[in-house]
Amino acid sequence: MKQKLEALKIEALAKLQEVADPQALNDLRVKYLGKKGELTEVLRGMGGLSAEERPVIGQVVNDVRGAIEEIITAKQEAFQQQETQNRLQAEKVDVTLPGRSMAQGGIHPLTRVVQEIEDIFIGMGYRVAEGPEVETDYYNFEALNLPKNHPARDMQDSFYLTDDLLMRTQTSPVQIRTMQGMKGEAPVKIICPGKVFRRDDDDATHSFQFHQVEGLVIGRNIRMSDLKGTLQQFVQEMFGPHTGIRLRPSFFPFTEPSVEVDVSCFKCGGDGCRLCKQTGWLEILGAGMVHPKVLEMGGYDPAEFSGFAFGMGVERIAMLKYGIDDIRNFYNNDMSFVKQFKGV
Ligand code: 2NL
Repeated sequence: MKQKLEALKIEALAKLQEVADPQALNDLRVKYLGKKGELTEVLRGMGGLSAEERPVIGQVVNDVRGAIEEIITAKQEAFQQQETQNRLQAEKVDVTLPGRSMAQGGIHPLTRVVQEIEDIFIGMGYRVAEGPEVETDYYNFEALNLPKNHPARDMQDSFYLTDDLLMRTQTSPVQIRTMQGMKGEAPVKIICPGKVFRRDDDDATHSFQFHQVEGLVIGRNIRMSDLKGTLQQFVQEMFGPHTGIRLRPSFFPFTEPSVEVDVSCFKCGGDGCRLCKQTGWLEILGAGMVHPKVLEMGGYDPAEFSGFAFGMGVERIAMLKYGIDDIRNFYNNDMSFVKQFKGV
């Protein structure tokens, strides 16, 4: 039995010495030391031994077990170390490599101009109102004194979705909705920024989709002079303290009287340059006193209330302010264009 044990020891140590991976090591551990292992098998045979032999063989069994356990533990540690080494190698980081710099975003010039306009009017006590881009014929035309077959409807060739639904051609419908929502209460002081749509062929100064900011004030005794003072204040904040305005007569179906508003050229100060085409003036918005019919449709009695309104194209203002000569620059996501406005 002793010989059998010695042979088992030699065989086990030889095999364990050659073991190549943790799985094989575990298999051998089970083979020799496991519940059904070979050493256990030998132990089972000890029942037939004499009282003298039993402690002797018991000692040998313990020696063999000890020797096998020792080499298994040593091997396990070796495998563990190897694995740690492999991990360290695989996860090696070169701390001397230069870092990757983060690309910093910027605010799109159109967004920036809208925010500037909003800030100026918020400073004058206005609220910002927004509304749907898909409108009904009623809100987009009818309520703005443009009844069906009105010739001015041709002026704004629009995108119709159904007989009654279209992409809004201006943000005025938001103002009509706001007026109706106020149920005759005054004052109304709002600006309405947003996307508007017109059927137009795109070129350097036209786009089928562009941005507008409209403003509306309704109250008692609101006069043309209030409009003029408001716009004067606006252009000074927008284009600089030396900017002046001039009003020229114009026509819009929703205002009476209507005016076209020019600002003194902020580039040459009114002397005449390429930007203002030597006139000293730049046209930037349309405005007027709210037409009595529009007041009425918004729920205000024109005998008691009056108001003024104005509308401006955001692209046009941004183009003048930043010297941009092609409106398509705003929409085609050319990074070298957009990047120029990071710090403006
Ligand atoms: C322009 C001219 C304008 C308005 C818009 C308006 C709105 C209501 C009532 C009366 Cl609810 N008027 N809006 C008035 C005059 C001119 O826009 O050239 N926009 C780019």
